[in-house]
Amino acid sequence: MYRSASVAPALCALAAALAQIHVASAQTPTGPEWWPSEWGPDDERGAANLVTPAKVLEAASLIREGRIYELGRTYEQGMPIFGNRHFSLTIPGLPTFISGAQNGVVFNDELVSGELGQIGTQFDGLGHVGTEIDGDYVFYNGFKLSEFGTSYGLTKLGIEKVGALFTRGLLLDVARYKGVERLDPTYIITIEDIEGTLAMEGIDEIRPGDAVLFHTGWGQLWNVDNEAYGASEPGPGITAIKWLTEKRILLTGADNFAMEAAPGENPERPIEGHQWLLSRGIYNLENLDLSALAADRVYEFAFIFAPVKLTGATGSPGNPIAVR
Ligand code: UVW
Repeated sequence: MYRSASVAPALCALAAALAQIHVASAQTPTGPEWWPSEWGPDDERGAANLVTPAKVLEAASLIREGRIYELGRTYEQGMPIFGNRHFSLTIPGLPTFISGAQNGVVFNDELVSGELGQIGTQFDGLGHVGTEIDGDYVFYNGFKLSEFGTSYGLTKLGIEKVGALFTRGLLLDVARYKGVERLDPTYIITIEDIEGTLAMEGIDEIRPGDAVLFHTGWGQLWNVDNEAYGASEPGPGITAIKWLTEKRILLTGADNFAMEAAPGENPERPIEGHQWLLSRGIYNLENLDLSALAADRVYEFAFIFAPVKLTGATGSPGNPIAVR
C-alpha cells in the first residue's frame, strides 16, 4: 500500500495520462472519434469555415478569361436516381391560376416533390451520413441524431448553415491520366493516381479549402445507360479519401452518383468515404457534369456554389459553376 504523500500526485498524473491515452485511441466503426471539431464543439459548418477572405481572393485570382462552366445536370423525369428516391415536377391547373381580371393575366406554378437534396446534382450536407455508435447515430462534431433529428428537419447541421462557397477548384482528370475515355466500372482511384494526375496537369498541390473534383468519364452514361450508371462506379477508394481528408479540403465531387468507388475497397463497408468525409466536416457533390472542363483541360479554376437554404435539409440541389 502506498502511504507516502508524494505518491498520490504521481498516481493522479498516471491516471490523467491513462485518460489521455483513452481519449486519443477511442475508436468508432469508422476510425478514431472525430469530435470536437477544430472549429469548436458547437460548430455546424465544418470545412466551410476554410472559405476565408484570403481563400476567396486566391480563387478569384484564378479567373483569367471570365469563362463560366456549368457543372450541374438538369433535373428531369427519367434521370438516374439512387435507390427508391423520386423526383416529380408538374404544373397544376394549366394555368395554375386564372385571375379573371380585366387584363386576363394567368399564372403557372410548379409542384415539385422528391428528396430534393439527394437527387440529381446534389450537395451532401453534414447531416446526411452518420455512424451508428452505442445505439445512437453520430454525425459531424459528435452530434447525435437523437438530439437533433425531427420529422420536419434537422435542428443541427441543416444545409442552410453552410453559406456560400467560393474557393479554388481542381479537376482531377483521372480518366485522361489512365489513358481512357471512361474508367472501368469498378475502378478504385488510388493516392498514386491522384498524385500522377496532379503531375500530369501541372498542379503543384492540393490546399486546405480546395474543391477537389474527379473526372472519371462515368458521366457519359448519364441518361444514356442509366442502369449501368447506377450499377457501380469508378471513384476514389477509402484510402485516397482518408488522404484527402488530411489535406483539409472543402469538398469532393465527381461525375458519378456517389463520388466514391462503388463497390469500394471493402464491399462490406459501403459508402464509407461519405461517412469519413461528412463526419469530419468535408462536403460532397454528386452527379456533376465535368465533361466540358475535361475537354478544355481546365484543371484549376474558381469554384462557386451556394446551397439552397432549405432549413433542416440534408443536402441541396443546384448548379455549381467553375470560372476560369
Ligand atoms: C449515394 O448514392 C449512396 O450517395 P448519396 O446518398 O449521397 O446520394
